[in-house]
Amino acid sequence: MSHGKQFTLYTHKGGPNGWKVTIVLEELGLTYESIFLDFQKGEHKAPEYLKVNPNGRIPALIDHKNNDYTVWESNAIIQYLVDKYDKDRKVSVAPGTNEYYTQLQWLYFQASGQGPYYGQAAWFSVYHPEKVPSAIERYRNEIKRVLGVLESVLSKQEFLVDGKATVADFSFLPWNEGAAKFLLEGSQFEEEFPATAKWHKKLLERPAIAKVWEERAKVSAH
Ligand SMILES: N[C@@H](CCC(=O)N[C@@H](CS)C(=O)NCC(=O)O)C(=O)O
Repeated sequence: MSHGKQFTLYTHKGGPNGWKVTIVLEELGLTYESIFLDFQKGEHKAPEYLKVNPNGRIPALIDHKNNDYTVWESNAIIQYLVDKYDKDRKVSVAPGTNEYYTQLQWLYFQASGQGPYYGQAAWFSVYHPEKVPSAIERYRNEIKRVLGVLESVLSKQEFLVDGKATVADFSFLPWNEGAAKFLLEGSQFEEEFPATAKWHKKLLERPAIAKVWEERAKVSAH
């Protein structure tokens, strides 16, 4: 066991996919040690780490109370955590129910529809060596499309699944924060997607999430 903590989380100071998992660990009151990999040094591609996650990306989680069971892909990690450790269904819904598949639907949509498109928007806006305006425009439009999907649902209901805050809602937070702050222009998020912006803000007020956000601000300042 890692310093007496149940889990080891391999993550990154700025990586949205890692913070999604931290939120769920905190919401469930589980104990964990975060290991922040240094992408500049290529720690996520080092042979030692590839034994943990052959995909060479973060996050990856080791459960020391389950024979060091290791799982990667953020939403698979989240699903593992709630299926195994949220028996009271504090932030998830029961396996086998219709709502369970609705929860899964949003988690898949987040992983396939939000993450990759927002990630490409960040890549072409910040890291790509050439400026390619048509690529930036394409991925910004995709962000707006995804936010439009969320808005169409959240303008009619408070949360995505079963009338309560679940991991499905949490999974969208880190990338939407990135969109609101860096990827869209000015106050586009609040003005064009008011129900989504309200939902986002309300989720950030949850004590566990506020704690994670504080930690996130602290580590990314270093
Ligand atoms: N679908 C994966 C995406 C993982 C991912 O792209 N992680 C980023 C950080 S948020 C990463 O490790 N990037 C480093 C790289 O691509 O080399 C998940 O949800 O876990």
